[in-house]
Amino acid sequence: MLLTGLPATAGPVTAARQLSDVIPAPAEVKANPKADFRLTPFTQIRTQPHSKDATRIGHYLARTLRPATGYPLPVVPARRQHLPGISLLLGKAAPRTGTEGYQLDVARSGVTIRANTPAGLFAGVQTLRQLLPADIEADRVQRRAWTVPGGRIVDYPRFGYRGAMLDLARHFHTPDEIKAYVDELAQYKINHLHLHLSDDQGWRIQIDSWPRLAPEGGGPGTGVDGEGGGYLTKADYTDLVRYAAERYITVVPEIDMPGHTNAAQSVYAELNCDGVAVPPRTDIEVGYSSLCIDSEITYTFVEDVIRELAAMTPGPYLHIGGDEAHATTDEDYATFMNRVLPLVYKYGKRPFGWNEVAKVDPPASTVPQYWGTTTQNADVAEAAARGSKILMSPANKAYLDMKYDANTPLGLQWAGFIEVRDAYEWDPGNHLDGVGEESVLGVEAPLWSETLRTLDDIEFMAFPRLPALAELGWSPRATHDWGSFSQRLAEQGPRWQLREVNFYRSPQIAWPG
Ligand code: NGO
Repeated sequence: MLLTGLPATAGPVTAARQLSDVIPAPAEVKANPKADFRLTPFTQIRTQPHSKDATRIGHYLARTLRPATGYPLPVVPARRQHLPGISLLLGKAAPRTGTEGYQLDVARSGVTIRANTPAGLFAGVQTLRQLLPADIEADRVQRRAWTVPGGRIVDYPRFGYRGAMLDLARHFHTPDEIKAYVDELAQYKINHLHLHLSDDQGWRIQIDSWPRLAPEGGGPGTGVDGEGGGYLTKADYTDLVRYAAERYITVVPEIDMPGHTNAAQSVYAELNCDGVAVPPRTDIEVGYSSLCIDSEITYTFVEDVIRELAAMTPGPYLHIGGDEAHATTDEDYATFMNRVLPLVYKYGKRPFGWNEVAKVDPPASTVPQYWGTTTQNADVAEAAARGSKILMSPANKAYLDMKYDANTPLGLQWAGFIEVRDAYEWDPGNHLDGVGEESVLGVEAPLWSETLRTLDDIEFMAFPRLPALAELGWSPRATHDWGSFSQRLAEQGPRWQLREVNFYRSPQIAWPG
């Protein structure tokens, strides 16, 4: 692109953005090349008067754009008479934008984002951010033109639930690491963060009525290879929930049971049928542990945990795991779930479970999370037929902990290798027999931590596959196109570099430079 009128010292020139150069792909795009908008030192960010949410989102946008532009970008209430600027307005958006969508108009005189809700406004801000040149992600002033391509986007999600899961049990990840991940998730319009808070190797959330659970079950030496110690205090958790909520992300906590419970059973002897505490485990075997199904103390424990977790979780969902309970008989599994599912409802939450939960014919409002590797599962199909919504996380497509290929240093490979294209080329609304579009709650990308230690590790496995899954969750089926996606993805590379986000340079993508 020729940048006329700029000094010779202008920064690196990247290709001009097109209005459709966004991940996830917007639902409706109408470009108008004559209507490009240019950010200037005089641009104001004008927000819906008297709206705290709009003001907060305005400041978020200003904080995002100031470092690279060096412009002051004051955030002021929107008034009738004004200079060119970016307006963030609530109300009067096209009805089809719903509760999470937005409408973005780019004209020479300004950018206007309208949405019916703050969540929609925030989504529109993420789109605007991606429409600016990649240099906008720099943490120092870049001397260059800041052009937003002209036209109109009307955008809204295909599925209401777009999630990512972090496993804190196998290796604890600190609140700061989780927040850094949340910041990235928000940019791709992910709206749920599922935290896997307990497993055989660790218990990662403070529970007051069982006070030794977290300090001992999540203490030093817990985790895979004894290297993943740590836990969230209630204050940490509450702060994380707030941080995520400010980015329109709802936290979904998971306590895995009746299997994957060795950590709890190693701390409290009474959770074992023989009354003897099991030794802590740091290996990655699965399917050997089970709470004691016939003992009343088990249900006291489970109810205490659910009650405390529900009380600190404003979101509507609570995940009770239920996967790989190989040490529990089918009969015991049903007994357990039939007592525990009502407890989740008792404390005002809607249960999620890994797809095994579908075996017990749970109420239709329980959400089975499909993690299988085939396109058939009779129990899940029956649940869908009874009216359940299914969350789609097929392990051979959506598991971010699978290796990209045989050379990937991190990750597992039990569900196969997952290159970027594999993560992208499937249709959540038509993947599982008997589970059609209308039965799908959404898509979630789980990231299990057996092999992960650092934030760098998390990022390397998540990027660039997470944006592929985000697009499957948000964008209409009609926009699905690998050629287009892979080009748009390539352009994310320089942004990650500037934000110091680690990522896998997949040979399937023509990364610039
Ligand atoms: C499985 C298993 C987890 C592992 C993960 C590793 C589910 C739902 N249970 O997924 O315990 O960590 O695979 O990929």
